[in-house]
Formats: sequence, structure tokens, C-alpha cells
Amino acid sequence: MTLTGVEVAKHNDSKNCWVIIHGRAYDVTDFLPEHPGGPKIILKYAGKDATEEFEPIHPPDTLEKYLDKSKHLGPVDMTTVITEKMEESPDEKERQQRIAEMPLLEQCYNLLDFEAVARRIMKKGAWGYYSSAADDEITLRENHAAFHRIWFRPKILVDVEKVDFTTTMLGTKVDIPFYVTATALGKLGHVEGEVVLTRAARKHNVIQMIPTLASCSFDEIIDAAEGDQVQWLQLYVNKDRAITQRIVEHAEKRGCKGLFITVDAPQLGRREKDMRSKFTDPGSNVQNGQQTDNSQGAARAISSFIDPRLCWADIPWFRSITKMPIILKGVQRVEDVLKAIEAGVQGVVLSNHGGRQLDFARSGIEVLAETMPVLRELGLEDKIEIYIDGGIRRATDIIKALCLGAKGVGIGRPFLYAMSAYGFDGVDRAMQLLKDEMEMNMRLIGAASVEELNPSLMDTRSLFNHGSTPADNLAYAVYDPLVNPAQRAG
Ligand code: FMN
Repeated sequence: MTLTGVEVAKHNDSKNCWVIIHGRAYDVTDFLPEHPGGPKIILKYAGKDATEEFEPIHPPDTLEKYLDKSKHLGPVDMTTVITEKMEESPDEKERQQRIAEMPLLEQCYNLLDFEAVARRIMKKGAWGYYSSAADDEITLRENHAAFHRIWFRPKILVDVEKVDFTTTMLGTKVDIPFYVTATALGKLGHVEGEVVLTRAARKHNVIQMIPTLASCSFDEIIDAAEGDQVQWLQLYVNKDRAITQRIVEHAEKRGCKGLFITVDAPQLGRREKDMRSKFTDPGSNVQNGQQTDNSQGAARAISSFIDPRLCWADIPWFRSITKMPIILKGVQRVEDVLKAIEAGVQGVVLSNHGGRQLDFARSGIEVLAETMPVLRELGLEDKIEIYIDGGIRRATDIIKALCLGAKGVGIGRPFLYAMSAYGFDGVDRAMQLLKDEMEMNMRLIGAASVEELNPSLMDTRSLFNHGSTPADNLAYAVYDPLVNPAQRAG
């Protein structure tokens, strides 16, 4: 039987809550207290069509998996559903205007240009989730700023007519030493989600790391790959290890060539921009002293399953359940790199999660500069592959990481922004720009291949100097300076 919008609309409170998703109605009354994002966000759509809010945050098989069949109520005649048109809000009208005035793709000349465009045209919540970072976002800005404290010592009179910047990562040959790192919720930026990144990665022969919390299902992202295209899996370890084991085994069966276990997120950081963007919901009612579960932002809503007990003692178990190389993502000090070698993993990513976890964590590039001399001293530099991510926006950043000893770098936000603004063509152009920059800068530094990149090509004396800490913008914004002459009471 087909339901009408009027019938669904009657079930519109916490005691009787139906929602419509993709033209079908669901009774979610009993599910409300279990929803990882809290009941409030569902109640906002009680009796209504929730597809637009649901789609980016939930993989397509979510309802099948988590909502009992008896609660699947059947199709709805969508011509009878009254929708509140987004276009009618003044904010949305302005956004559409900005989209109409967007620069041409050809006018974007570097990765930061995509960020500038995305900031103006993305929906507020999506921009909040992608761009936010922890606390005062000092680490976010430091990730980028740290590269500016490294200078080059180029060689001259080297034959650089042919420049080869292909390399291998975990045994896979790639065109350029970067990979698309795992970033959750791809559909917040683009209706098709992560598969857009899959296609661009294929075109440029680079590796994509598939996030546990992708908007597309894992299988959709795997199916979007072609031929011998290589993908890795990023894993958030579930408190329920049976679920984790199933995910890992499935990924291996589907051909993933690396297991990147995220180790910097026993709890998700506070990303206030993400949290704040939820406060604009008319349904949110923090002023009344109500519970504010949905105000925690997209990040916290989707991550409650992550196991804070994960520790070194678990590594042998991972090694026992998979033959994929294991890489720890989010290592932040040389002592832990040494432990990782001892634990027998194949790689580490020196990363602070794009500044989204511990504010004042150091940049990956700085930790790399701390790590490599120690490994060389101990003769361990070939025991493990070292990657870094965070703040990489230019090919010179990639070259700096390689000179210091990284095997490759991960890039996150720039591809999300390029995808959000221009779809596949945007990501394609962003990757091509990096290749163009790479060729030019390898020539100018005097290196004809990746093997020729080495520490002697750089001056890193300022790298460890934190004198130029990124500006504390938040404090500046709220600071009331002394008024002179002093104001007197009365
Ligand atoms: N890292 C993870 O291990 N798992 C995730 O689900 C995840 N989601 C992310 C979502 C967004 C929107 C962003 C920006 C980063 C995310 N990260 C995640 C961190 C990235 O893998 C990577 O460490 C970081 O983005 C690198 O910094 P960059 O954005 O400056 O390139």
C-alpha cells in the first residue's frame, strides 16, 4: 500500500515518529534513543521527508542494517508530500547567487584557490564539517605554516630535462608521491560522494584511502575503481571487535592493499565550527537548557562506536586477522615510530588528523624531521614506510617531505574542496596542478628523480622553532582592549 504525505505527517513527535527517506516511510519511534546522532535531529524531520539530511551521513545500507524490517512502512506518494523548499530561505538564495558567480575552473591555479571557492559556495554545515579543526585551530594552521619554515638548498647544473616523480607506496607504483587520504562524509560536499575521488585517483594513478565513515558504502567505492586500481582502507576500530574483524576481512577480500588503523582518535576532538553550525537549526533549543546532543556536530554524531581502549597490545591481533600491510595513522612522536617498528607494522602516517584532534599537536613534517635522523642512527630507516599528512597544499610541500625521508604524503581537504566546488573536474584539475608544480619544482631544485631527493637539499634550521605560532584569532576576536582615556562609571 502506498502512503500519502498527509498520513506520514501525523506521526510527528517523539511518541510516534515516522520519517520519509528516498520515497519510503520508516517508523523510527523506538530507534530514537539509539540514534548515534541523538534523537533531536530525527525529530526535526518527524512526519517529513528527511532524505536530504540523511543522505550524506548514512551509507545506503544503513536502514537495512539497523532498522527492523517491521518498521519499514512502504512507499510514499511523493507528490502528496509538502516539502519546505530550501531555496526559499534567504541564506540559500544568497548561496545560489554565489554559485552562479563562481570562478571558472580554469581560474583556479593552486589548491588553496579551491578552498576559497568552496568556502563561498558550500552549505554551512558541510563547510563547517570539512574545514573545522580542534579548539583554537592552532594545529590546523601550524600544519600548513610548518612547511614555510623549511627552505631549499637547490643544486645547479643538473640535467633535469626528464624529470621522473613516479614512486612506490607499499609496493604499488604511483604517478606522483601523494595519496587521497581518508575523509569522512563525502556526500556533504558532492551528491555522488567518495566515488568522485575514486575516479580522479584512477585518472592520475594515485591511491585512494577509503574512510570507515564514508557516505558511499565501502562496496560502492570499491566497485567504482577500475582494473588494477589500488585502494587502502582506513579503519576506526569498533568497540565490538567482531564488527572490526568483519570489516577488515571484507576489505582484504575485495582487494584492499593496505590497512590504515587510525590511532589518534580515542575520542573525537572538539571542532567548534562544526558544532556551532548545528546551532543555527531552528529546531535546536540550547537556550532552554535542553540536552544538546545534535549540537555536537556531524563528527561526534557519527563516531560514538570508536574504541578508546585500543592499545599496542591489540596490534598482534590485527596482524593475525589480515595479510594486508598494517599502517598506524596518527603517530606523533619518534618514540612511537620505534614502537611501531617493534610491533612489526609496515608503516606509519605521521599525522595529527588535519588538526582535528589534539590542538597543539605538532605538524607531521616536524615529527618527520625528528624521526628520520633517529631511524638512520639506529639503521632502521628501511624497516618501515613513513608517510605524513596535514597542510600539504603545494608540490614544494611534497618535495620537502620526500627530502626529509617520507615515502609519500596524504592530502585531505583540498580534494574535498575541489570536489565540492567543481565535482570530478575540480579534483582532476587539483591533481594535475600538483603534477605540473611537481615537474617544475623538481627541475628547479635540481633533482631528476625521487631517489635524488635528500636532506641536503633543504635548510630545516627554523623548522623546530615555534616562535611564529599561528595567530590566536579566537582570543583576539573576544579581547576588549583598554579604552584610553578610561571610561568612568556614572
Ligand atoms: N582521518 C581518519 O583517519 N578518518 C576519518 O574518517 C577522517 N575524516 C576526515 C574528514 C575530514 C572532513 C577531514 C578534513 C579530515 C578527516 N580525516 C580523517 C583526517 C585525514 O585523513 C587527514 O589526516 C587530514 O585531512 C590531512 O590534513 P589536510 O586536510 O590538511 O590534508
